[in-house]
Parts: sequence; C-alpha cells; structure tokens
Amino acid sequence: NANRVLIHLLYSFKTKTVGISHNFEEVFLTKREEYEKLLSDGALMFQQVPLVEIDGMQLMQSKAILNYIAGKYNLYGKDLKERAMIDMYSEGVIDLMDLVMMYPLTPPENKQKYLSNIEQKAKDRILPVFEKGLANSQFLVGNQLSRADIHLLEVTLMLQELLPTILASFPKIQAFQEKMKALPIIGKFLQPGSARKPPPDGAYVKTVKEVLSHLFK
Ligand SMILES: N[C@@H](CCC(=O)N[C@@H](CS)C(=O)NCC(=O)O)C(=O)O
Repeated sequence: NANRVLIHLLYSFKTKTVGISHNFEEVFLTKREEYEKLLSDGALMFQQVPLVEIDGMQLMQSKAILNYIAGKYNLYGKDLKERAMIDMYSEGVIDLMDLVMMYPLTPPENKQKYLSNIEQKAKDRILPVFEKGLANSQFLVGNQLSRADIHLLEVTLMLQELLPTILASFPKIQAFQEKMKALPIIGKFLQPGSARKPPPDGAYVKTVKEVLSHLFK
C-alpha cells in the first residue's frame, strides 16, 4: 500500500510486529545522507526515527505509533481499564526489549556481562509476570488478542535468539508461543523471507553506526 510508508532502523521490532496483518512498505535508512535528507526536509519531529506515514499523518515516537495502530486495529482493549492493563504489560516487555536491542551495540568485552543481565531480568522480573498472567487464560487481557500478546510473543522470540533455553521454566509462555505461532497471519510472518528481520549482525551494527554517526563520536 503505497501511502503507508514506514521508515525505521533495521531491528526496530515494534513497528515490524504491528505490521504483520497489513501491507506496508518499509524504507530502511542505510546511508547517513538519507537521514540527513529527512532532517533537512523537516520530516523528523524530534530528529529521530521511526517515522510512520499512515492515514494522511506522519507519526513519530514509537509509542505514539503503536498506540495509534493498536487502537485502529482493535488490539487495545475494550475500555480504559483493559487499556491500562495492556499498557502495563506492554511497557514491561518494552523495557526488556530495549535492553535486548542494545545488545549488538555493546562492546565485545562487555557482551557476556550484558547478556547475563538480560537473562537475569527476563527470568526473575519479566517472564514470571507473564507466566502468571497466562495461568488461566489464553490471552493476557480481556480474552482476546491485544498488542500485549504480540509484544510478549516478539520479546520471547528475541530472547530465544540470544538465550535458546530461556523459556525452559515457563511452560505457560511456551504453550502461548506455540498457539500464537499457529495463527496463520503470525505463522506467515515468521517464515523465512517475510518482513521479519533476522537477528542483527555485524553489517547491521555498521549501518547503524554510519547512519547515526553523531551518536557514536
Ligand atoms: N522516543 C523515541 C526514540 C527514538 C530513537 O531513539 N530513535 C533513534 C534510532 S532507533 C534515533 O533516531 N536516534 C537519533 C538521535 O537521537 O539523534 C521513540 O520511541 O521513537
């Protein structure tokens, strides 16, 4: 869909996930000049990406973007109380995701320590909340799919890329993950060759450091 243009840096999972059920065009920044062009065009409200063009708007700030898309596609609860629960779950996931996303950018000598920190936060703080939240129901909030479920699925997949056995002591989350993967639209998104990106590698780090070189001086 040509009027939905999504610009973000390569491993911004959040925007990828909300894109799963709808066609969207992704534009990746791979050169510093492309970022500078957006800046000089005045396209970036706070001089940052992601930027999503949707419904005639240019949306900035990933949470504002997620809130809009979740609301538009009925993934944001049926009332304010459900929304508050969804926000709490989502924010807990996002805290962990932010840590995971910075892992590729940590210097080699700190990687081991950084990974242990992710593992400990995931196991002691985050995953137990979701294991409990799924104890008696298939979805986290309101007996229907919400963005909280999608965030949980993605963070578990991201964690497993770094720590393959991380879900061993979380049987409910494991079962949840299998059920989510069995949904056709999600299964399709997880197939190789889909819009979902592989784990970040050295080339990704190099690109980030070039495009956002002002942050790495
Ligand atoms: N609060 C913003 C943060 C966005 C952000 O940090 N974007 C990075 C790339 S992932 C960026 O564009 N940084 C350039 C800068 O801050 O100068 C959001 O959630 O969208």
